Amino acid sequence: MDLGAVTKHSTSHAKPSGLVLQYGTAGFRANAEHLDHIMYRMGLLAVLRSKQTKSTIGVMVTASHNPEEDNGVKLIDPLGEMLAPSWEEHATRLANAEEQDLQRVLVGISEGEAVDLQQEAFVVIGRDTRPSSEKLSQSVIDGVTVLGGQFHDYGLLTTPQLHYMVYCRNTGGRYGKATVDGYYQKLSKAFVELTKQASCSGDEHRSLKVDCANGIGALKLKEMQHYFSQGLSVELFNDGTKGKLNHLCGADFVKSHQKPPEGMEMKSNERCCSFDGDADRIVYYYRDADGQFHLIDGDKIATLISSFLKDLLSEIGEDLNIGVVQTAYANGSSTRYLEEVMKVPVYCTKTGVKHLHHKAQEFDVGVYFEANGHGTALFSKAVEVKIKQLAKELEDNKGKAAKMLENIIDLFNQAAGDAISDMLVIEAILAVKGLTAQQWDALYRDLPNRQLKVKVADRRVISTTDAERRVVTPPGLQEVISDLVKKYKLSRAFVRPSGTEDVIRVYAEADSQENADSLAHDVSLAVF
Ligand code: NG1
Ligand code: ZN
Repeated sequence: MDLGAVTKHSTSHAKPSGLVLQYGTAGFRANAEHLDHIMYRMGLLAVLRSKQTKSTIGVMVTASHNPEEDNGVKLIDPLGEMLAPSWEEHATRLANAEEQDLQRVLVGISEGEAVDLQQEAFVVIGRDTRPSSEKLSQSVIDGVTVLGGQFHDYGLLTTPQLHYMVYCRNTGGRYGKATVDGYYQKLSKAFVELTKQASCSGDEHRSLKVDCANGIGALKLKEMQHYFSQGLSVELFNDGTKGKLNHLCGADFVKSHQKPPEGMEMKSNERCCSFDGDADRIVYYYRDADGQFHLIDGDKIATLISSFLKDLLSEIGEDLNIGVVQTAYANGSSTRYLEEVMKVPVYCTKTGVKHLHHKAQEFDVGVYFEANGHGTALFSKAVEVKIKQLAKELEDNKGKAAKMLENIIDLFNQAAGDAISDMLVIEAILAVKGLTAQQWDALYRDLPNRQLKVKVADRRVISTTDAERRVVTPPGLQEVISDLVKKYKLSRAFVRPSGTEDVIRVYAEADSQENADSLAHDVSLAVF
């Protein structure tokens, strides 16, 4: 390790003195002006992680749904997963080291993690469409090269596409080809096969309106749409040619304001969806004949997907276990529907997809979604092999079900939640089942809910347990919240410190919107 060079280059990526940032739920996020040194140092760290794991590591430059002025970075581990927790700590330590300590911290991480410095390193880099992203990704490359790492810069990519590339590269191409074209080909082939199986129900050609949040999703969907156009036509809105990234549009805006994005015309009963700024989240919605807006969020997406998979699994007659993983933000009606009507086991984890992803890996078939539309389905290796074999052997309805399963496995991005992949999964299921958005929405009725943010001096004063559903500290707060909850019917409320913003988040649901609003308000006063 040429530590002299590390320090020499570091002076051109100087850390603003006193600035402290933390590797949070989705990596580092801050105003783009404050991130140059972070990018350089994450380039360094990616090399160490790559040497240690003897695998390709990903570095994604994005701040997802945050405003255009912000940016961020996260590392992607060998199987396309989020960075391991112990390395998140190294990332925070390295990011916050003052210039004179940088060498010492790097050596400390290498020694502590037994990194073989002779080992080769390979890092792949992707970025979103923010004005600051290109320059920042250049700083990542500086960090990688100064430690002698090899790299491939994919340039503009959605976050889940980079997860896919990392996964492909570390599994010897078994998962797919690690190119953008490979990604388009794999997903489109599976989608077209599935919709062909649906066409016997006499369905007309399908179309969908997509709000791309003025982000990377628009570029990638434009590139991809001709690959799957025989099964679906998409009409793109907020494609980045006019509006600002994530401004009054995108999945986060639609979900949190529970209203349509600006810049999209919605006729009654038209199926619409929104991506977020880096295209790893998706929510659906429509207006009914009376003009009322209906949101179909991640919970309803998880319900649609798990019910489809469960039916196919029972058709092929294999005894495979399927589980659904949610967070505390899942609407109470969705949990009840999954458990009581569909008889599917449901698990709750802490917020942040890494927690959901790991839990979902425990099942033969694990479906996970955050209410905000981030999620996917995972299939164990044994299940994949079994289904491929059954698709060849079985005939009639069983054979048809096995082939559908084989295709839908290929259509999911099993490395990460992916708006494009999820959109195609949902469109395929709706086509096969002959369902309209309204029929899908009618599976159950969401309990009215409200989310609020509270600014406090130090959000770390609140700590939680039981998958963030109960407060531990400060003492007494949980009792106050529990008493407030008792005042309403069908009610539930919790508070937790955000992992991505300097706020406390408050969530409440109850039998009416008025009651949910009032409970959320009362709880936020208790926090303040
Ligand atoms: P925080 O800020 O920790 O609540 C938010 C989302 C998460 C996840 C992360 C990463 C909510 C309530 N929280 O986390 O679900 O998506 O951002 O982007 O939506
Ligand atoms: Zn995102």
